[in-house]
Amino acid sequence: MQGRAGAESTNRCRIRWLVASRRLASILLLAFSDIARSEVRVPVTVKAEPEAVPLDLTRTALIIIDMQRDFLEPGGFGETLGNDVSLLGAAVGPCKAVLDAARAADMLIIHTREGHRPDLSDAPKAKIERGHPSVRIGAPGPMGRILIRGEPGHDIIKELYPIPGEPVIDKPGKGAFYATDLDALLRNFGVQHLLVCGVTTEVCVNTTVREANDRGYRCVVLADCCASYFPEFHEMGLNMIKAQGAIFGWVSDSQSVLAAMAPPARKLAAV
Ligand code: C5J
Repeated sequence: MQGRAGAESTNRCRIRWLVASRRLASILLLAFSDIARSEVRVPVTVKAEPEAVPLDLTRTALIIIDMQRDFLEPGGFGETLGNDVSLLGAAVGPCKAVLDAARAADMLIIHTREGHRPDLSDAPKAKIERGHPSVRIGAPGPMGRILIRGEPGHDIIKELYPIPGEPVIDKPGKGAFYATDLDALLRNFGVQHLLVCGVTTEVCVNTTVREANDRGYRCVVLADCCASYFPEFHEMGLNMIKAQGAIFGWVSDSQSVLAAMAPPARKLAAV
């Protein structure tokens, strides 16, 4: 028979054992979650120019610039400026492949749209007064008022349409950081690297990459996911980014990024 003092001492022992085992369990849990996190954070290496670039995919966002009907389809802003909009179509397929992979990898995906308020209060006169008066920003066109938010032409093409949860940044300028909350959003998500796709290479893509570079983001521009109305400007736009040891960023392509994002092949176990 155990006396009262004996029973109390056994209880104390049990409580001490319980507390110690809980502490041990939480230490092990922390240790294992650190290991799991560090495994995910191992950077991948993306083939790029001027040299391969290491990317922590958990700190990387995909940004798709201005893949809007106004730039890619007949009757929109791009065509009113005298451009052959069919030249931008080449970027859609590669862009979709990277978008699908980013969605599968649960990467942060951001879409941008260039456009203005219906009253044009956010459009500088210097921007509006370009082009023929009948087809300027705000004028009616086959896809609604040209480059105006809410109009059919302002929307993103159906192939690359955002799904719920993917932020869309409406920007009044060429750069996606100007007069938007893009920087705050990226910082809140802990993003350090950007995979950049979109149109046009030498205008909104280039301006955004320069802005991002100044803010400390490492940008990798995917050449075949970008396009221009002027093939020579596309080439030069990319050259300007990667020149002088990646002065604004790196230039890669969809295949290289898809290869880097693919899960490592598992070795077959001997049977
Ligand atoms: C232009 C753009 N080209 N998204 N806009 O005016 O590049």
